[in-house]
Amino acid sequence: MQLLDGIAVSNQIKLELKNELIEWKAQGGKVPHLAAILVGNNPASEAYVGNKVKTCAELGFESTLLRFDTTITEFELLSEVEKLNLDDRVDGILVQLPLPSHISEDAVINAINPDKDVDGFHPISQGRMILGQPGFLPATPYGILLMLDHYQIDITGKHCVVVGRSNIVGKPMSVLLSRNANPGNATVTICHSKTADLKAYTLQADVLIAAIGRARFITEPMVKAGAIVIDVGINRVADTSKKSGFRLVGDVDFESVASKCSFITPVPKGVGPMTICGLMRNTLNAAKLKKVN
Ligand code: BQF
Repeated sequence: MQLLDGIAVSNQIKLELKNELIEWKAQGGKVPHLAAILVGNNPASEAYVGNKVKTCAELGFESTLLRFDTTITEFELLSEVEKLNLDDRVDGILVQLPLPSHISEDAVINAINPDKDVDGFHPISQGRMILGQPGFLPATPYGILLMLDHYQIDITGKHCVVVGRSNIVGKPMSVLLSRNANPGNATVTICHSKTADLKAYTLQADVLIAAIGRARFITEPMVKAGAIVIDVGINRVADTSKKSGFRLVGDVDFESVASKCSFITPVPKGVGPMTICGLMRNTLNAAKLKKVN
């Protein structure tokens, strides 16, 4: 069993991004600027946005964090997005999800200028992805592709089983794994909460992508010997031995599954750091592709 090390791979990609930025600036290019919107103070969301702002600083990108109280209306939030759309100093816009239930996530995502959609969640970005046109890929599936590519894991002709069908992970992941590209050319099965006899599918997986959002849901009897297991889950479980009072576990029961795999991503330090890399790659691309007047 080999660990797919999200820290090592993300460090290498961040170095590549730094060097690319030096070159871009030498050509007279402008420093990329990411604007992030955070509504409320959910501790997990705070941590995720913090990771993004910190990584921008590490890479020499500019970032702006706009914080709003949970009482902000959908109309007000849409007007904040519109301000960022019109702000020439801003290359990339992200709205940290989830949003409070009185705000439509779809409405907010749809309001982002697709040229600045560095999360790749806008219907235009997802449409381009499905059609194989250039555009921003959703950060987590993109990060997973970067990870497979780094380890030279060839998924051509392999059976990838994606468990989970969210718009931000499962759905785009299934498209990217099956497209005629590299990495790609896999045969893909999508499973979800209503799948009957889930184990019958996961046992057929050469590559198992777990994006369910339930702690340690995938257990040893559900995994084929020698499988490649990609764990997208980031679940907080109580742990009194930690000063935070919790620790992170994946959607895969790592302890029982790991020894059975050829490759597996740990949680933390697996897919999570790769998600940040996907976002940073998109942000540099957004700056480079910006139309100059
Ligand atoms: C790590 C996310 C669910 C819902 C909304 C590194 C991150 C997490 C873990 C991170 C995530 C998860 C993000 C680790 C961003 C990934 O070392 O294991 C980084 O910051 N993520 C998000 O922005 O929104 C989410 C998960």
